[in-house]
Amino acid sequence: MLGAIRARPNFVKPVLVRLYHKPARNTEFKKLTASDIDFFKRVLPAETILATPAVGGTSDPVELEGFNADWLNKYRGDSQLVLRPKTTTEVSQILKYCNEQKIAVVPQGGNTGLVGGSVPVHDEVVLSLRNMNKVRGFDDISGIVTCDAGCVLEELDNYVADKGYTMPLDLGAKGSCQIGGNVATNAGGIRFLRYGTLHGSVLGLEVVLPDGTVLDNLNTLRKDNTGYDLKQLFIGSEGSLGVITGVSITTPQRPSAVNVAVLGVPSYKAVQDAFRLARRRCGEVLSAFEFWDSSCMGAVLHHQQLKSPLSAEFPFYVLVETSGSNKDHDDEKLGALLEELMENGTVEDGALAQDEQQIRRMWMMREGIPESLGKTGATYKYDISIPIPVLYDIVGDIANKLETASLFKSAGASDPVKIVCGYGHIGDGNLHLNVVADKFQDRVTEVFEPYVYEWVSSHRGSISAEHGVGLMKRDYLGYSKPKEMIDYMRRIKSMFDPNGILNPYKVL
Ligand code: FAD
Ligand code: 2HG
Ligand code: ZN
Repeated sequence: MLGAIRARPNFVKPVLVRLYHKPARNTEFKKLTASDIDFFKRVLPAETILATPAVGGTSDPVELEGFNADWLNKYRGDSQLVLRPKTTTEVSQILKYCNEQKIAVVPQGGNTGLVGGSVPVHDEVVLSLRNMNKVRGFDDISGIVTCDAGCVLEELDNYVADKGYTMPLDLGAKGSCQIGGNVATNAGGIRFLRYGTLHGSVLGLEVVLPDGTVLDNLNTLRKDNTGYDLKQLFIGSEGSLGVITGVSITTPQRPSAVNVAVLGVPSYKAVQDAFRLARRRCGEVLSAFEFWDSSCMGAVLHHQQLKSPLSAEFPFYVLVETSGSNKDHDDEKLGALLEELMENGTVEDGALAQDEQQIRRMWMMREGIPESLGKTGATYKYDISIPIPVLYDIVGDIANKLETASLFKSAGASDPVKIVCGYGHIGDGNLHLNVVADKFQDRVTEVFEPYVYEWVSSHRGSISAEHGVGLMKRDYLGYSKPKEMIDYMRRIKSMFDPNGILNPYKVL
């Protein structure tokens, strides 16, 4: 629901002591020369190339900064060449050449990824999809939109909104992230509860393979059982198998009645009780059920110039949204739910949005959390999925460990760790554990890595519920996937990308 987010939050840059474990550059990859730049100049319009003097170009290295650093300002590469093709044919020519020359490439969408997947590690060429941003077609009967991969999610949503439809996914980064990036990460977000995974709503993809082959599977068919469904492999492949250039996706009817309420809740158990009752009472119109704790609320109220709609502070907050086609019906259902929750003591206070502006503010309270924490300091992020009853336990556990190590709540303002908090998509069993410190540093990291991953593994959970693996978690994949499966992933990678040029050092 938030509008365009800033490319990167405008907070004081944390001092990065040890950014992350940077794998050594693969010496098999060619270093760019002026003749490579000449080739790209022959196949691409001049204004789509950014090349620094280091590789024979004339662009100011400052212009490449935004492509080299991620949203968190945690991962940083050193690319000297950014290519922004406008057509699938151009993407194909670029990849074919890079594959032949063994030049490493990192596909980049809106660069809002949170696991270091979208930026180069060393000097990989950045292949930005931002110039591929046209809607290719819309079927008004089925609600299927077909578009270039570089279309920004919010712009696509506005496009389909005019026709009475809505995109089946929504996330705080929607003003910047691209549909191709969403597909490449299999993004979840706040509508997952209602519309499910992109593995279901994406109907077709156009993908360029590392050798330049264009896989044209841009179907708009809901049903197609003609053998292996190859497109599924690219959904969530994080730019490691091919570059997505086109997407067709089914869009649901835009709900004409939307209600949003924010609730103050006394315990994590009460959050779960409220969710169970919300599903029972509002099942078919329930479209989001999000939660956050008091530490998140403190940060968001401080940084987003928002006032809590509730009368007091609470240990937990819940945002519940209903979306349907009959306002009276939904009002009645949500009203009855809220009454029951208040009467039985599950919820201690609640506020129901009265207009569009209040709806936006309530969503801002939830969606503004990542940016607000980023403004507070260097944010460590863990995006985990485990059974709901024990989901929040990890937050207290990590806070205790940091306290025991005298890093948190020991010496007051000089503690390196400022905030330990949890929030997320409770309905999907997905918690975002965030730890905010004055800077990224080993003595803090060591307290929770690999502890968090071991903890998740012991509950048979996922170490990456929705953000992907990227560079951040590639060494920890074994905590969520058996060795045999990782071996098959490697085989698939080498089948599509035998030279390993596409998004190297990531995922595997
Ligand atoms: P990028 O960040 O540019 O790239 C992400 C990965 O996809 C990289 O590995 C990149 O190489 C690859 N890639 C990008 N485009 C292509 C392409 N066309 N072809 C092949 N590979 C490609 N994520 C969620 O799942 N749920 C959320 O609720 C959510 N909320 C967020 C809120 C904020 C404020 C922020 C900053 C991020 C949030 N994210 C969330 C993470 C991020 O926005 C998503 O992962 C998003 O889908 C990334 O899209 P992007 O276009 O920015 O991709
Ligand atoms: C969200 O749900 C995003 O707000 C971001 O997935 C979570 O920053 C995070 O940890
Ligand atoms: Zn999320």
